[in-house]
Amino acid sequence: MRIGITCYPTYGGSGIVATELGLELARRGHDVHFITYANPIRLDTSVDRIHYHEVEVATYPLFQYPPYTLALASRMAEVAERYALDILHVHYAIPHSISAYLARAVLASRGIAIPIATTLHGTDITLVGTDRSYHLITKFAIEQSDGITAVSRNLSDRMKEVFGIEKPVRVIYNSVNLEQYTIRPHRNPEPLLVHVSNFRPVKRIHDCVRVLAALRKHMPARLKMVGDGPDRGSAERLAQELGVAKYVEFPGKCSSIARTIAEADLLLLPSELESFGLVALEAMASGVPVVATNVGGIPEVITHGEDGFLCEVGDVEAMAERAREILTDAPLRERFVRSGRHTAETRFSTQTIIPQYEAFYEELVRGGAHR
Ligand code: GMT
Repeated sequence: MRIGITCYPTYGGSGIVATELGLELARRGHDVHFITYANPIRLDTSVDRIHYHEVEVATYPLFQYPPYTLALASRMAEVAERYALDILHVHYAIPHSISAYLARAVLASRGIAIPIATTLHGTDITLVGTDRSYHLITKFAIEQSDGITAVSRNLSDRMKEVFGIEKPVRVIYNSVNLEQYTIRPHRNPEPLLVHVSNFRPVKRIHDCVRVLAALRKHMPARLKMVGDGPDRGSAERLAQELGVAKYVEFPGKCSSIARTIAEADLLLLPSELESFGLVALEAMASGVPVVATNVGGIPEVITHGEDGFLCEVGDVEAMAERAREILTDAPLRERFVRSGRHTAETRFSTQTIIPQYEAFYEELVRGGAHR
């Protein structure tokens, strides 16, 4: 097939999922056309069958806000026509689904029919989509998509609640390429906790610092906070206030997540909300036990007490205690390492998940699914 993919090219789960999906589809013989405003961070454009089309957003003194949604729609239509795409698949509803809707209308006016698929990732529904300024248009865009997927059952349910949409939603979980994630045989002499995110308020990164401070009352440990975003400065200040600054490292964004995660003895994910928690899956694939919050789609990924521990949002004492258990109880830790990897292999490998997208595309192209 010839597949157009649009996503945010920046540091974030939805862009990573879209990029890995495109790369895997290309390996499986499909032609994949990325239509984005910059090269997605994990995209290797030298791979066969991967094509990249940049969206240029022209500015003009009249525009206080350059109309990215329109530039994207125009580029989608142009690429779809030129390369005879079979389907346009957008990741993150806002504003990508609206651009796809416009592109489909433009193409229809030129006698070309193309289905559009939207994958919902999380905050497009739970945070941005609930904001009054985007609510109606997001609902409309989702209703107009020919096919909708969500990255967890929880997100699919939330979408129906938030928008009152009764259209079927296909749950297709995020996946992990197991060849890129391996279990490191040795542990660090001083345990290393790792957190990876975009440091937005929803990630509750201050809780990571608090967990480290609570844990250090019982045992030595260090924390690596990988990523960047609005809460970085205040988290650094909190580490100073709690007297743990010299044990917390903020290395910024990192290009090799697989290597960074593999170095960890434990991954912390204390989010307020998480539709899936891709980094938790990457940690499980690397045999790194996870302490996360029991929210959103996380319990669909991590089974509490088998692959890791789930705690209530904000309960840093419980998270620190669970971290201590994992770091001090070798048989428990070993069980989590094996079970996490096994879960990644059996439920979330690219071999399991990518064919589900292929089947979904086939249905849409044949005019089935929800049209
Ligand atoms: O985390 C965000 O704010 C945005 C979004 C993204 O683009 O990274 O993350 C969402 O999509 C990921 C990939 O499907 C999921 O693993 C994350 O759980 C989800 N984030 C939230 O629901 C907060």
